[in-house]
Amino acid sequence: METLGITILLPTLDEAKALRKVVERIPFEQITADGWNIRIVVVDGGSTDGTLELASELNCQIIEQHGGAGKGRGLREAFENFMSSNDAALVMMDADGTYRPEEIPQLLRKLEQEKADIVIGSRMKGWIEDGAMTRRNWVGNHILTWLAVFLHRTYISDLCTGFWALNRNSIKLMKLNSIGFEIEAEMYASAAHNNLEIREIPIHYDKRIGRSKLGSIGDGIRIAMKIIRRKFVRTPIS
Ligand SMILES: Nc1nc2c(ncn2[C@@H]2O[C@H](COP(=O)(O)OP(=O)(O)O)[C@@H](O)[C@H]2O)c(=O)[nH]1
Ligand SMILES: [Mg+2]
Repeated sequence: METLGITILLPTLDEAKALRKVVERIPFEQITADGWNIRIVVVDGGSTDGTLELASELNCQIIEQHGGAGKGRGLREAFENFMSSNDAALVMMDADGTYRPEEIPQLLRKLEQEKADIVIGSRMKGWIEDGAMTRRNWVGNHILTWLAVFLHRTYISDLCTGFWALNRNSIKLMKLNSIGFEIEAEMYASAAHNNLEIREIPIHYDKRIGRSKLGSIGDGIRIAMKIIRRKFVRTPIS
């Protein structure tokens, strides 16, 4: 059987408490048996808690992002790095213990079997552990998701999920300039604009290990502004 490269991308900012568990829970054997050759990449926003030392101990490739912190900055740099590799697909998941590495094979199988461009893990269709998401974030995510679907006319049930599988072509087509947590909304808008096939599977969302960096109101407004902007200005100008 021909093996294809898969990048498993973990964005981190001070995730030393969670990263080991996340990496060790990746079902390597199952993913390999499915025909993938795994590369784990940690993109880091400037951790000072030993995250990078841990990442190299766990045999992850490390990208220390340039230009300052921000999940969007980090993912964009990691996508560039991905395009200079030969890997065929990428799975990204937060490195904080909220998403389940055990569910990676389900996303990848759906990506392959349905020849989708993107498979997102939907928490809204899945199972949210008590205390994993504040009521404010739950309501906010619903409003933002509704706004996104209303403007961009492509179905999705969980705009702010951090668990995605993408094929190489969809990453190649993405034109992004997000700095922070509005990156997923911009990825969605770009995918919708390019008429990519987006599928979903229901996933679990657990309580994070360590402290959240998302400050809900400001980030919610930035996400809304990005969704609206990308309706009228389809790709970043600079
Ligand atoms: N590369 C990078 N990752 C970040 C940065 N800020 C947050 N992250 C990671 O992005 C993921 C989501 O952040 P988190 O604080 O859990 O936000 P929340 O889940 O929305 O509360 C986590 O894995 C963080 O470690 C950053 O500046 N750079
Ligand atoms: Mg989180």
